[in-house]
Amino acid sequence: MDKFVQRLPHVLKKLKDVPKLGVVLGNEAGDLDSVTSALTYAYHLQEHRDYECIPVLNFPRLDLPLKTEVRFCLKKLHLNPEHLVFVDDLNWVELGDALELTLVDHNVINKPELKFLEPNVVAVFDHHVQERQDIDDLDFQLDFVGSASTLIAERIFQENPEMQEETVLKLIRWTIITDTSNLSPAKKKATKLDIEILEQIENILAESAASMWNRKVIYEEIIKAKSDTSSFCANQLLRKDLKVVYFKAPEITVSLSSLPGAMSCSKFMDRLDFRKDLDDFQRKGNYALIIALGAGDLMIYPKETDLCFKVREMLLSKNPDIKIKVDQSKFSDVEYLRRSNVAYTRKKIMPLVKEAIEECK
Ligand SMILES: [Mn+2]
Repeated sequence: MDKFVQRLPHVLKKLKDVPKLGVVLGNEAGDLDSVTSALTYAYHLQEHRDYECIPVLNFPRLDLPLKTEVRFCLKKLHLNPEHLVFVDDLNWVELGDALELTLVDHNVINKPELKFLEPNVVAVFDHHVQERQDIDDLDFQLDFVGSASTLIAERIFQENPEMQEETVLKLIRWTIITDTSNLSPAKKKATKLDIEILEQIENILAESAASMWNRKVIYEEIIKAKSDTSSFCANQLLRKDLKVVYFKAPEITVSLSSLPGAMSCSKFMDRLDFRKDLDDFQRKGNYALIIALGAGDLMIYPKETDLCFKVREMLLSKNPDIKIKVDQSKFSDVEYLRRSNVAYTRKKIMPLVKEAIEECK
């Protein structure tokens, strides 16, 4: 794996000349699951196909400092993140018919400027709600497992039962542990398949690896790295784990940020740079609505709009299980809500937001 990553900058330089190129693209949030899925599956493809295959991280190179847990894991494995390929490194138009695209940790191309690549999609591995309509001619794997990396590992083991590459196994193991909150029964994220794959990986590592961190230690280390945002400004906190939803006719862009670590929106709104950075963030992204999810709460900005009203109504009324209620806000133009069901992660809230905005148009 280290040689594969080291070689990427050279591959990037000669992309124009390759007759066929496999790209494995993660999602825009660029969390550990997306990066691991893209990296490990591209490595696997490269080993088993007769054309160039590369992972592409679906966020700008500039945002790399934001991905603290990704940097932590890569460093532990002696992989240089600077060697990776980012979405803004490629001239996508130039690739043309040579491109075979695999989407991991998402199932449709969200960015409007990359939509033209839809005909190049050949495979999907995802664990989010299905948004893709036509899947007939695709290698389409969608299952509500805790981690998309689980689906990648399942496929790798199917095609290569002898797989023993330590870096690949460790990355996937760490990601499954992270995404399932260390298989926490309370968080209800781990499925049978996540556990099976995790155990299969640990059986292989137990034989080959000199040492294997125990699950609890690695989980705590990664969470610590993920929440180490001490040097971040409010703008960076909104961008660290960001998903953007684009709507057409009329064109509306909505951002959905997950605040890192155990940061609540309430604490976030107390920051001195909150106000200025929120406005900067809105202006640069041209967002009609900004939603941030914190530990135990969420905020919607700006408040007095149809969009905000619809989203709020959807979250309050759609499903009593979600346990969200309106609370006093520190700012008159920010809607503030408490939420007490930790199982309602962004993955589950996102479809409700989309439904609300579709209704609004
Ligand atoms: Mn994921």
